[in-house]
Amino acid sequence: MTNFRQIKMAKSALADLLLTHADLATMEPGGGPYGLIADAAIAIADGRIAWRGPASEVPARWRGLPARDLGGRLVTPALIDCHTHLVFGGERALEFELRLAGAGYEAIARAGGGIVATVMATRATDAEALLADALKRADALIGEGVAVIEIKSGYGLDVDTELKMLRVARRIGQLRPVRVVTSFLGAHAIPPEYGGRADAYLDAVCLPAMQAAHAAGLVDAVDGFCEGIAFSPAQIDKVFAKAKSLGLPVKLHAEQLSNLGAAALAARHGALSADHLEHLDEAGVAALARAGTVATLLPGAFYTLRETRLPPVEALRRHGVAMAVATDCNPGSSPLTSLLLAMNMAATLFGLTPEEALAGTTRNAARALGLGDRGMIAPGMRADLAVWDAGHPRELAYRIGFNPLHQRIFGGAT
Ligand code: DI6
Ligand code: FE
Repeated sequence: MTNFRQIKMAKSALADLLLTHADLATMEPGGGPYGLIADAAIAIADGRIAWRGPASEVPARWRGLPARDLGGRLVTPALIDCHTHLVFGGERALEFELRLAGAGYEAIARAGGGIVATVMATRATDAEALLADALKRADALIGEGVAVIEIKSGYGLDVDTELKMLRVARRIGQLRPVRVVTSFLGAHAIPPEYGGRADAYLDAVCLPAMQAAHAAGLVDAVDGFCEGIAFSPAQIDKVFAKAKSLGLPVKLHAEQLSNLGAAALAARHGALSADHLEHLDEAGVAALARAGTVATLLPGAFYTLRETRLPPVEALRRHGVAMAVATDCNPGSSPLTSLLLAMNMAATLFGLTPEEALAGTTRNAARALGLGDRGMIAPGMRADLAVWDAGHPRELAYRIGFNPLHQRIFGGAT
């Protein structure tokens, strides 16, 4: 134990630390609104939270640590963006213009634009250029206090490009102080060379690519797009069966443009999350509740596509389904690199309370990624923290286009 601790300390040059003079939004369930603790302190040891509570009650054991006065600022768990496609080639501003002129998202996709346009650009861009572009987007998120970013493949749709995307995603986690969680999304769209032959694509490309990416250590979870313009429930079943055989957790783009019973399908497979959900019905909500699957809401896509159908937030609440909020950062339906703005949109467009929006990018986002040691300020959790120039956590979802981050702490490193 001592040796392990020494090695870890040497590697990341972590110093144990006592943060003082702060207001905490711990986001612990059952701790009252936001799990607030006023005039608090946090003891950090070995990159983890050793203790947190009122400053007047710091145990003797932690009182001698080097102290850092936070000047009365607000501290929350660092934010977690649990659904992004932030590695991709090119951009789709022309498609944006076409949509504003009246073209529909599905019509553009069926005409060879949409996801497939980004597939062509991603295949044609080398890994270094993909990385340089993606780092800018990752840096924008990190600059808002984000400490975990989920990144999907799915713009390759051939074995080599799917692996290239996932390697780039992993590189981001090596080059920046951020934890990257990858999702294999080979079942995102049908590439043009397999036009009309979705099953052949799955058998010849998608499933072998999943196997190869998994063998290379590049996959943390498996995702799919269950939709009329993508894959049927039966096809997603096949993708998830393969994921299960590899021991990988699953999640699903479900009920975004229509209701195919995708959320219930995800729940049947014990999915970590079902994402989008504008067309989710009561039976789907009940299925998510039974399975403990997180409902991930993506207001950036709703906004960009000027959708009018709202996700059933009231039913999700009534059934006790945990709600996460993410950017869905991608070049088509959600060119959004601000998780704070996603929180604002979740409140203004979907009716989440500011507290639900913050739970959606902390505690529930961690759950959507299967990370048991993040998203709350509690003993044993990783010391991933965000320090804000704000007086109350409700301010985080309130402003539009303003970043109140003062400092981010990543695994105890400041
Ligand atoms: N739903 C989405 O919102 C993204 N993927 C998906 O399945 C959009 C991808 C894109 O338009 O490029
Ligand atoms: Fe998405």
